[in-house]
Amino acid sequence: MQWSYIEVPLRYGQGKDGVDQGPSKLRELGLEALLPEGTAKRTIRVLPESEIRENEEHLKRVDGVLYTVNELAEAVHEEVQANRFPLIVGGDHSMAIGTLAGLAKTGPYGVIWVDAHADLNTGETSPSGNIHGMPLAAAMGMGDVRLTEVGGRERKLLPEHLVYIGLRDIDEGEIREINRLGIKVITVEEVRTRGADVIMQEAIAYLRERVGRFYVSFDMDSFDASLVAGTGTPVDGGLTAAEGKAIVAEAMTADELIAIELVELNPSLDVEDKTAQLAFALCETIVKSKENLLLES
Ligand code: 6HN
Ligand code: MN
Ligand code: MN
Ligand code: MN
Repeated sequence: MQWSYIEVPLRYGQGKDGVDQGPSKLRELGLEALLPEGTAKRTIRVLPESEIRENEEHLKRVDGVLYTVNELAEAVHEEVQANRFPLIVGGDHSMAIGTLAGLAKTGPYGVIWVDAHADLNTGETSPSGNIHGMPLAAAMGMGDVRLTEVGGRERKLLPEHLVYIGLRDIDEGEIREINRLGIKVITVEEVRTRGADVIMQEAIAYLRERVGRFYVSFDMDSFDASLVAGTGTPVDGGLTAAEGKAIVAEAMTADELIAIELVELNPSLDVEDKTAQLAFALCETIVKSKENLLLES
């Protein structure tokens, strides 16, 4: 399988400077050398600050987000269609609106969303107005039409095709929706007591039964706050480094995995590049796991 590496230097989905520099920081640490030979590389365009005029209170910098997620949707669609495996690095989590829409164009799929947050707000329920807290709502057809219609009118994802891992900072409106829609949630506690490999096998089996193919979206704030100074919304009580690596390693062993995404590394907030190094180590795990798989098969 050929790889595709997609950089998304987007920051307009939230309010802190620096998250746009996630991809360049990973390059600085040597990511390019890590990528298998023949990897197709793309960088998704982002509007310059000077063009960000609109600042709606409930959907902040929506024009800036829309521009990039539309471009990303197209890129993801093209890469998967060409039978390549995309590793997508951000950038804030609003970019996933593009990933989810691009994948939907290639057929039904499931999602494993590894995050402290549910990212299931709409403009109405969001406490912040930041679009990085809204990608899953948008993909499931909830919220502002400008977000739900990225990549077409149809719903991009069904609630029964979603598994959350690591949630621990959920807004009221999100809790209501998770319960109403019956979305599967795996807590940090469950990862710790039952093992990352076991819960991943379960999550993959759950999606295999319901849909088949799936992608993983990994938010750096799924890690414990003590490990990730370099992310915009750190939360206590999160995953250990070993647990995070085991989650992605386990995902990589599944034939049904079609893409993987790593978001919310903010090098400006980081301390001694620790979060960046953790993100780099995850990329290493991702690439090495698939290499091994290729050697085995
Ligand atoms: N992320 N639930 C909060 C909000 O503002 O909607 C935090 C969202 C964080 C989003 O980490 O990708
Ligand atoms: Mn997130
Ligand atoms: Mn998060
Ligand atoms: Mn189904």
